[in-house]
Amino acid sequence: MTPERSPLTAPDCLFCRLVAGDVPATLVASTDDAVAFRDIDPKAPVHVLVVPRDHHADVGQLAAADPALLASVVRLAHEVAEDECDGAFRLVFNTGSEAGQSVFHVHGHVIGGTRLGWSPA
Ligand code: D5M
Repeated sequence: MTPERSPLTAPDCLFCRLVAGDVPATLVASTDDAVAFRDIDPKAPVHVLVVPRDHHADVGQLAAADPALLASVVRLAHEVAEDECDGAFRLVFNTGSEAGQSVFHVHGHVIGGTRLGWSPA
C-alpha cells in the first residue's frame, strides 16, 4: 500500500529515509500510515520495529499530535505479532536516551517468539 499523501519527514532521520525506501530494510508489513520491518540487531527470535510513516520523535509526542496514528502503529504491531508469534508479544517504546532510545523517530519494538523474562533494567 502507498500513503495517500507524502509523509511528514525530518531531515537526516534514519527511519524517515527507511520509510522512503532510501535505506534498505527487511519489510514485514505496511499500511497507508505505518511500516513494520525487522530490527537490524534482533534481541529475540521475533524482533520487528513498527514506525509511523510520519515523523514524530517519540511515543509521547506521537500520542499528543496524532492519537489515531498511534493506534494504527499499535494495530500493525498486533497484526505482526499474530502472524509471527501467535499474538504473544511485548511492545516496547524506548523513550529518551536514558531509556535506550537511539533513533528519534518513534518506533515500537515487537518482541516475541520465546518465553520472555521480566527484567528490563
Ligand atoms: O531502537 C533502535 C533500533 O533500531 C535498534 O534496535 C536497532 C534498530 N536499527 C537501527 N538501524 C536499523 C536499520 N537500518 N534497519 C533495521 N533496524 C535498525 P532504540 O529503541 O531507539 O534503541
